[in-house]
Amino acid sequence: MTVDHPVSGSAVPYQFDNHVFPTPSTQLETLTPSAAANLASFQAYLRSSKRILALVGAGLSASSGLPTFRGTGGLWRNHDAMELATPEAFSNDPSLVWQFYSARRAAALHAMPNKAHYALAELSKRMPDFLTLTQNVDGLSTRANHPPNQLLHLHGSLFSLKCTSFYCDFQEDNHFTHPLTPELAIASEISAPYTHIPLSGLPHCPKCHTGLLRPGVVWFGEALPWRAVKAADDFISAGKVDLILVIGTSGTVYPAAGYVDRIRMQGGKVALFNIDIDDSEGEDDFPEMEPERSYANRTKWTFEGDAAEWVPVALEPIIGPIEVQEGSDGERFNLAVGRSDD
Ligand code: BJW
Repeated sequence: MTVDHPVSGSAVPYQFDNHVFPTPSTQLETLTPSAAANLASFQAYLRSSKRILALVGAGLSASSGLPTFRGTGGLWRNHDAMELATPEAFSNDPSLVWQFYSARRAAALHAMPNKAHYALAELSKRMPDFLTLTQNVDGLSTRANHPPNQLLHLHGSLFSLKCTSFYCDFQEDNHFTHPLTPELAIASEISAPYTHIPLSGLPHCPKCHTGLLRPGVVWFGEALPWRAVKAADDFISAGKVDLILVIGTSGTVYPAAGYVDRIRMQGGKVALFNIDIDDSEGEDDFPEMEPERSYANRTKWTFEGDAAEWVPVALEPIIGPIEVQEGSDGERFNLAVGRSDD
């Protein structure tokens, strides 16, 4: 089967009904004294941390132009994205669900990793005991050269395909061809009226030649990939995790969201990076009189704003500056030289 380069294929830019535009980076240029103290305290703890976990969600890729699930971005042709991400929806209307995923594949192929993807990849290269659990299926962390052994895909990938036949075990990863069938090309065009595609026009299994293929993502009610769950459990039980970075996730979907409480219960501290931090999470447990680099009495830090801006800044003492440049083939690279251990 053909495997095209992610950005060289015929991917058509696709936008959801209420797509979210990247947030301009204004907040970091004018840090208030209390925000600067918050950052300094976090960075002091980061430097002292030996074992770090990150739990990331759709907000990590929002600045890359991919919509989140909940809130303003979560509608596709007036369908709630959550209602399409179920085995029942696929079984009731595979044409609708395949068009949803085909559009998502096109959008992900067209999108570029942002600075936060590169920052997490860079932290992995510098810290062998840093592990990222991603709920994202868009492949952007991989395209930012995140070391694969330090990245666990909890919810699968848009670019994996599985046969739905009970009798067939076909599964293929890294399948970047778009569209998967000529009929699915229409799904990329938001202005085109919705057209039902008969089963014969949907992707079929190249192994058994009868089963319908489905995207290799984890839908509601389905088990997470056991290898990823086991690797996450092994990491957590191998020693205390000092810090969990919770980046661009609503923390509403389990078991993924449960990792945050597990780390808290072990005595680990939490850093939240989210464009919208609710009042209870936003409460600063940083005592007014504490020196800014102290973290002894803190259990969490919050960084409200675009993760693509905050994450590289927060991690800079370890990873150095992140500078992203586009290559001749359209892919992006982190040009940062990194920071020496001074
Ligand atoms: C920004 C930003 C910017 C925006 N910068 N931030 C315990 C209690 C209750 C229920 C359950 C439970 N355990 C299990 C369940 C059931 C269910 C569940 O959790 N339901 C809840 C809704 C209540 N869980 C499951 O069914 C899971 N399976 C399971 O438990 O199986 C058990 C089993 C065992 C053995 C055998 C069989 C079964 C499976 C869950 C699968 C979730 N799948 C999806 C779809 C994947 C495919 C696809 O992509 O289409 O995964 S749902 C969707 O939600 C997707 C996401 O990965 C996931 C999380 O969403 P995420 O990433 O947090 O996105 P949003 O949109 O919610 O949030 C974005 C955030 O970013 C927001 O906070 C924004 O503010 C922020 N933001 N711009 C920073 N620029």
